Amino acid sequence: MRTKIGNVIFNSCIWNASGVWGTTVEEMSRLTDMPPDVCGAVVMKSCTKEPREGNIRPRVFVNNGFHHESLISVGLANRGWDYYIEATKQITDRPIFISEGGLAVGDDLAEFIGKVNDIQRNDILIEFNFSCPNVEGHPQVGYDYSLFQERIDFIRERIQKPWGLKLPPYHDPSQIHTITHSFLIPSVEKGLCFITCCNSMGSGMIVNTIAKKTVIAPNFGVGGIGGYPLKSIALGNVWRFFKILPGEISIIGCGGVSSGVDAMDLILAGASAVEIGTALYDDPRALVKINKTFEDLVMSLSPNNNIDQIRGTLTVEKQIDST
Ligand code: RRO
Repeated sequence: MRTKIGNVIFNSCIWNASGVWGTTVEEMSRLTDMPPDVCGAVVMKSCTKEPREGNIRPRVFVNNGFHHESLISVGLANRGWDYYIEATKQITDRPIFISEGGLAVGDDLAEFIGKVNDIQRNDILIEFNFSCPNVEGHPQVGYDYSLFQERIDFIRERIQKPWGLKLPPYHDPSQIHTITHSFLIPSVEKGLCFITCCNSMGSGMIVNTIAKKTVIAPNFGVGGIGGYPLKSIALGNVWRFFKILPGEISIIGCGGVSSGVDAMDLILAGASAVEIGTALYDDPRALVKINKTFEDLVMSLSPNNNIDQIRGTLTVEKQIDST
């Protein structure tokens, strides 16, 4: 099902979330093994200037029980941004998101932006990650308004590619209002064209009761929660943002999608595209089935097979009079 973000056209509105099958070229080839009308884009792992080993292991826990859930604290392990910029040469059949991890400042951040500006393709989008919850000593930018302001000011004066922000889950409407009015709307004229909503929910934990242990090792066993527990928050965030964002800013919904119905729920709440993380962890080809059931749903909801007619069309439950 086609979609558009900025001026970039995607043959499917569903693809991977950053960090899942996007850290190495070999991993990305598992995504590009599927046609662009199944996996509409490739989102690369959030990157830093230099390669990073990331956090101690085990740092990923995925529970594929009745619901998919995950606890992840990779700690921004990546190959360094030159690797990802070079890797864009190997994926030419669909759009690519290069994701900047949020640690670079000053000359380094300017260097990254200069390098991505120089890529001679118009289907490359840059995602600035404002929400990694797992690097100790680096608060999530998305929760710190002065850092947010400083960083977005720096980016928008330099970036020439279509760009957007990966945001953390928000829990109070005032946060969504402030971010929209203070930072997002003023950036539209500088090319901001999407937000990804949302990253994993930081400060989460899963416990192995019998073993009396946490399931991951870094940061005292605390990390980002993904999968089903995130779905409701992602939906609420997408819906609230959709209500107040101008049309130039698309929303990429992310959080707890493991079926075509989950994907459709995010589209109904206002997303233009959907990313999948936890449910792809074991097998990226889960996208094939999710995409198929999603397409069947679109066909039953839109006579023209067009998600633009469905996006954001949720209605709110009516008040009933109690007797
Ligand atoms: O690397 C990570 O631990 C990580 C990142 Br950068 C992120 O944005 N979100 C997440 O859950 N984990």
